Amino acid sequence: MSRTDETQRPGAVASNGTAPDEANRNGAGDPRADDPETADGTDQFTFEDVSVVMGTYNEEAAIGTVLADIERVTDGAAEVVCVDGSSDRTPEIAREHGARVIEQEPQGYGVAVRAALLAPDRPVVVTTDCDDTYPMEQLPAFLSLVNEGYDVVSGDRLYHGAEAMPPLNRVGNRLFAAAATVLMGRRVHDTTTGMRAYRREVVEEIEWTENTGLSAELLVRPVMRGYDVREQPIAYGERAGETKLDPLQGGVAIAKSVLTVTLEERLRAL
Ligand SMILES: Nc1nc2c(ncn2[C@@H]2O[C@H](COP(=O)(O)OP(=O)(O)OP(=O)(O)O)[C@@H](O)[C@H]2O)c(=O)[nH]1
Ligand SMILES: [Mg+2]
Repeated sequence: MSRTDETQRPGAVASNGTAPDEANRNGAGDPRADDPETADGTDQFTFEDVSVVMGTYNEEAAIGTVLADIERVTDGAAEVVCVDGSSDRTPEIAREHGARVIEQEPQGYGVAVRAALLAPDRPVVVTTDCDDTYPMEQLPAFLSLVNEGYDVVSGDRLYHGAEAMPPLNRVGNRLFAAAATVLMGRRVHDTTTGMRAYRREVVEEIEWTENTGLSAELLVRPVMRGYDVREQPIAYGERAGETKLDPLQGGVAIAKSVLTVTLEERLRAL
């Protein structure tokens, strides 16, 4: 789909108005043209069409709440996939909640999330962290935006201030967004958010290469390929349980990913 209406709100990325990358798109011009059937046979996705996916690594303090929230908000209709490397009770709790658990040795955020993204076959895939920081109450809004035709809906935590985010992370995240904005030539506000919705084609058509920097890559490549990407302001809560990311090492890895991926996409477009 190539939308020409510009972003409706601050904190949003909408279409750049240019032709999408046809070589990498199915059904450009009509978001439903080549889509798989929706579960209820209409042209609107419902939660029966949605998989919520996440990497989980020793998240027993949070996973019960996160999965109960998803169940409540989607009325139990969304499928949940956890790619898990835990040594605590996380996978048992996930299975108790009916989630599909894929076991994987811990190899970092991106290795887990890439496997989680590619595991389901439902037409809409939503990522989240399993740490109770992301508002599952926003799932209906994300799904509505996909139904409006957006290929990617990306949660913007910084729009509302992200008070619960450690100050160093907040500064870093603003810098990553500023760098990505300059390198892409398109304004983005939160490149490292963990909560996004994708039409499954986007996930499948792009080759994902980054690990710690996958969250940035998951925004940068779709934006630079002309997909319709929308940033949606979201609240951000305090983390339950221990962080799995070293802020300094992680920050360096993300900065490298932003640079590498924007450069690769520019070269690809030549
Ligand atoms: N399976 C698996 N999951 C991982 C791995 N590393 C991180 N995760 C999960 O990926 C998600 C993101 O990790 P977080 O520790 O929340 O990283 P962050 O969001 O950058 O940092 P926080 O400020 O602590 O939230 C969480 O659900 C983790 O459990 C890993 O090596 N394997
Ligand atoms: Mg997190």
